[in-house]
Amino acid sequence: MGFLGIQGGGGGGFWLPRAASTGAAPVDALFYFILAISVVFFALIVGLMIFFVVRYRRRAGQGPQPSPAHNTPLEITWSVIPLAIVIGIFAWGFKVFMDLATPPANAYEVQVTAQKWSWLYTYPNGHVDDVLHVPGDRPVKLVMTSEDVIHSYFVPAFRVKRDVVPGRYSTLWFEALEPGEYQVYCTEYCGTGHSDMLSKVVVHPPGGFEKWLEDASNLLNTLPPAEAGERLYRSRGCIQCHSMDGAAAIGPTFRGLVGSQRVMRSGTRLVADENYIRESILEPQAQIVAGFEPVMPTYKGRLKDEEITALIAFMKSLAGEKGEEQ
Ligand code: HEC
Ligand SMILES: [Cu+2]
Repeated sequence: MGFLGIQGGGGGGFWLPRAASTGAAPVDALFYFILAISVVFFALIVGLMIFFVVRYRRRAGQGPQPSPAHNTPLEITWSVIPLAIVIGIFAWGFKVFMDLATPPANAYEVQVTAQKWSWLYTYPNGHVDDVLHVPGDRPVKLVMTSEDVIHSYFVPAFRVKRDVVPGRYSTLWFEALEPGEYQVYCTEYCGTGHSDMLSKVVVHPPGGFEKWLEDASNLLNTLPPAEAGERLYRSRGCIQCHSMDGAAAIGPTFRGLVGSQRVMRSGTRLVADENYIRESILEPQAQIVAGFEPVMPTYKGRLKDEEITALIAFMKSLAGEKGEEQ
């Protein structure tokens, strides 16, 4: 640990985590500058206050004294110096903000979709994943939107954070300094699963990203449907709300679902066949299962037919008694 836990060289310390992007060092420098100014002025003001309290305390036999006249040079000094400092902080902060807000033209673009409670990344070739894989040798730009409520995308090690709002796009960019894995958080409270709304950025060494993307994109064509379905269950966020083990979570479990009797909130009874499952995925609000809230996001336009088929194959592979309702 350096002075007051401040670490140079981006190693991470008491105040800030490791600085792992090109934009992190300028943010940290500004933060530490403001911190230092605050410490200096805190010490100066509180120190003088204590000194005056002691020096000019009331003593026996002393009455009130007349107040001294203005001291114009002193008053100008204590106005102009802080003014110069805050203008300096503004100019510096504005420069850092503009750099953070302006993605370089050669940035690699990934679409980000936030939904309760996962982050989904769509690559230029159409592959969707729940982990952000990026090339390590160029800047990356994220174009983000939300399916439901306001979320906020935060990668502490890169010092980037941006709200992700339904019905509009927000962007964010970074360039990692070295390959590795970095934690992603949601920092806008978005309901029950908010604290589980985690993801990762995997920064690949040169050449590694292209290979990863090719392998990942082919996975669905090479795996048996039930296994491909399980991948989708994990990578498309179903796992946040549906369990494999028979326990009800935010949504009903997938174990034993296919072919079972379902009771809807409206009182309708039906059998969960393939068409019912398909409708539940594409139009979740059409029929609400009794005992659950209508919080499932729609996957219309986001899952291809063969992906839905794979998901159904996966659900069928989870045969067994339902442990919950009915
Ligand atoms: C935010 C939580 C959430 C996510 C994410 C989610 N669901 Fe759901 N799902 C629910 C809830 C809650 C219900 C029950 C209420 C209803 O019928 O809408 C449900 C119902 C269902 C049903 C009907 C289940 C039954 O017991 O009759 C199916 C099938 C289903 N979801 C599939 C999926 C699939 C596949 C995914 C991922 C591609 C997914 N869900 C993602 C919350 C979620
Ligand atoms: Cu969120």
